[in-house]
Amino acid sequence: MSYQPTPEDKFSFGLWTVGWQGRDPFGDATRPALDPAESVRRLAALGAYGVTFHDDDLIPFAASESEREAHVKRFRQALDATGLIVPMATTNLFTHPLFKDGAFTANDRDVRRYALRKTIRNIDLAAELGARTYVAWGGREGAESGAAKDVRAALDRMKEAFDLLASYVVEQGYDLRFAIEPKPNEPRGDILLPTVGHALAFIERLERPELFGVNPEVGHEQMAGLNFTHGIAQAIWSGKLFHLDLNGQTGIKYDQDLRFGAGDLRSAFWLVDLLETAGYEGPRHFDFKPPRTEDLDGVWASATGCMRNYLILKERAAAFRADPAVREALLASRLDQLAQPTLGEGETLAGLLAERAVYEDFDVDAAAGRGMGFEHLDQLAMDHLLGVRG
Ligand code: 3MF
Ligand code: MG
Ligand code: MG
Repeated sequence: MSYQPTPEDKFSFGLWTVGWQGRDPFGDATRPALDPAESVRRLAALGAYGVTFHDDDLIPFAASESEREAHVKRFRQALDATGLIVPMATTNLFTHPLFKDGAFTANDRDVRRYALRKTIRNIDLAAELGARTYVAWGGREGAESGAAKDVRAALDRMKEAFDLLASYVVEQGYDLRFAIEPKPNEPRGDILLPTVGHALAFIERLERPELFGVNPEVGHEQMAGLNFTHGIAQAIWSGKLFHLDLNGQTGIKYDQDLRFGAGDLRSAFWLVDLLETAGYEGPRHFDFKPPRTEDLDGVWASATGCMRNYLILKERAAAFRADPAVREALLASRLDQLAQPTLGEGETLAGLLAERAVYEDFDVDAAAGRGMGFEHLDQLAMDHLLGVRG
């Protein structure tokens, strides 16, 4: 197996990922700026199918109208030449000092109004370039201290912004849905909509919830100590997994943005297993940062590694599912029972209450004494993941 990606694998990358110059809070850039058209060509050559961008990744913040047109034209030419598509676009509402207290939830009303205009401008471009998903990461929507943000009022303003953006998209007739990207902290001390669960609950309060889903990121949930695969499973269960950001993270610390597969490898295995078996058909989008130790060759090696690790894990997860010993172990662990409704077909709660075998005559000691067999099952997964089985 060559693990050579093809466009059918639906791998996509943000311009800001390979284009990250390595500037961090403690150090200057270690790499030169990358021309977006060059990134498009390199990503296509590596086997990706899509590229995504923030408005400012493509068009510098202060660009004039004619400069804007020239940047878009160059990008479009590179897309046309390579066949790469733009599945998703997003707004940078966090880099400029203007957004230091947030964008849609900034205390300053004029900043909020500006943020709406900036977003709508890029939604127009996203639609023009054929994007189907518009991601919203609330990078600076948050606070460092208690009285600084009235969270209930801020959520009102967040809802107001998303309701307005959704009605704009509907009025324009764009085939575009929004995906909210949760993150618990960094760069703010605390960010609003910190986890997948918070975002899913918020979406149900919007005027057009059907236009909103989530864009969970591996590292963001793991920064909060949460099980990313469980979050993804709930998003799929809710019909809300519109997009996702794949990367690597080792535990509760700053957002490491390691290449996919680095960091918590076991979690990555279960994630790929889930995505590949649960019918997720969206992009496999990487939001990572090639470490600042790397030169440009290292950047492309890192991007290649993201896709390669996904394909290796896909193969390993498929081998795990196909292994007869695993099927047997799954039955021994009664996963088939979990898939059965708790009440039988046609059975009522009254029937359950009347049945002595369910409660009065139930052998609780026998049930309590049954082993679940999970360790054997998990070791089979480890053996497949480590490549010593099948
Ligand atoms: C920050 C992120 C963001 C978002 C991006 C796209 C800069 O931790 O993950 O990347 O993914 O804004 O929506
Ligand atoms: Mg992200
Ligand atoms: Mg991130």
